[in-house]
Amino acid sequence: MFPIDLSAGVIVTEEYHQHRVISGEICWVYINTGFANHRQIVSSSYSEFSVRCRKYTMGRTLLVFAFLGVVVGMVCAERYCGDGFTRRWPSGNCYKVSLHRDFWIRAREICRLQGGWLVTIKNEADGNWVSDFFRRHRPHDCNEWYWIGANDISSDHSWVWDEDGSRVTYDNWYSGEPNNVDGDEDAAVVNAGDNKWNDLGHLTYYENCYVCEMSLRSTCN
Ligand SMILES: [Ca+2]
Ligand SMILES: [Ca+2]
Repeated sequence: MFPIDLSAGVIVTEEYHQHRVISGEICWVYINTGFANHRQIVSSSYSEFSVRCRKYTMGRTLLVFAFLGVVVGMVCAERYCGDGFTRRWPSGNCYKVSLHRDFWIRAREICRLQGGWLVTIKNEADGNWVSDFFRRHRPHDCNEWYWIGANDISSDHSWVWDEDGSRVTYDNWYSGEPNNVDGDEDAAVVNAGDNKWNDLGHLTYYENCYVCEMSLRSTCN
C-alpha cells in the first residue's frame, strides 16, 4: 500500500512526494471511478491510479483563500430577523410586539427566550419609532402602555437597560416620575400616545404588553 496523506482529500504517494513536491507541485490521485478518497484506496497496485500533479504557488494559494473568503462573506452577509420580528431600517435591529399583557419580569424572560431583550430606547427618534411600531402591531389585548427594558432593580434610581446593563442616558419621564411608590417601582412603562414614561412594579400586579428587540441573525452564527 502506498503511503497516503488523507488530509483534505489530497493524496500523495511517497514516490511522487519525493519527486514532485520539491518542484512545487501538488498531486491528486484518481481511480477509474472518479476522485479517490481514503475509503476507496484499497489497492496497492499503482496501475489502478492516475495521478495528476499541478504547480502550486503562494499566489495561487492566496487566490484560493481570497475566493473562499468572498464566498463565506457573501453567505454570512445574509442576515435576518427571528420568527415574528420585523426589521427596522436603517438601524438593522428587529422588533416584535407581544401578543398579550404580562408582568415586566415575565416579559423580560419571554424576550430573552427568543434571543432578544426588552426594547431599548436610546433617543427621541427611537421612542417615536417604537411607539409607532407598537401602535401599528399591538393586538386587542394591549392598551396604550408597553413595557421597555429600562429598570432600576439592582439599585433604586440607577436606571439601566435590560439589553446590556448599560446606564439609561436618555429618558422621557412624566413630570413627577419616576416616583418609586412604596420603594417598589423598578420598571419603566411607556404610553404610546405621548411617549412619556412611568415607573411601575416589575414583579406582579401590573400587566402590560411589551416590545422585544433583537439583533439581526447571520446564517453563520
Ligand atoms: Ca425604583
Ligand atoms: Ca411611578
